[in-house]
Amino acid sequence: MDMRKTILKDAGALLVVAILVSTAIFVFTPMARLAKAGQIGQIKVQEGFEFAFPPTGWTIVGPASIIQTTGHPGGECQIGYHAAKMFSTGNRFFVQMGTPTFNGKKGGGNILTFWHKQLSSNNHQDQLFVFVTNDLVNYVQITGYTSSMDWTYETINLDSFIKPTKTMQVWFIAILNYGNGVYLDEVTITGVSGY
Ligand SMILES: [Ca+2]
Repeated sequence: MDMRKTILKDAGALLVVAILVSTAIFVFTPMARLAKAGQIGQIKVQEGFEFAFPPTGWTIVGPASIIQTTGHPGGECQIGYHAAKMFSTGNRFFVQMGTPTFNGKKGGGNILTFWHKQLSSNNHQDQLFVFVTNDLVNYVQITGYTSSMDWTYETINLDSFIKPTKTMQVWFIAILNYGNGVYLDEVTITGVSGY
């Protein structure tokens, strides 16, 4: 093969590589830029209660009745080995867990997911109510669970309940009545695309 053919062959190979690279850049750059800009899939809150307790950034009201459980998934926790549990002790019937504040205007819409369970005990039933705030002053109830239930996964679009702001927070409020407690695990608030 003479020098000219070799150069032409190399040039052809380079051209193919250049086309492939530019196609990859064209396809992936917009996605990468959006992700970098926090426009899609941004995890704003994620807490599995696996480590320090109370978790960093969370606010708990009624600490004597809120503990970190240890056990296998499906029992004392759902994901990993630990969960949070709100339960009756003495005359304390009302306890609260607030997520870290998060920016609801950045990273797309706000989807809350969590696992929870609240089994009754001798007809005593603990209850869970979930609230969201966009000003840390006024709270809107998202949902409530008043009957006995084993581990259940919830997905809730917070934006259906309140206008997103830069300072938002979700509160889990348990009304305790000597049931088997209200368990909470793997709480996430994630941004979604198309916002
Ligand atoms: Ca966990």
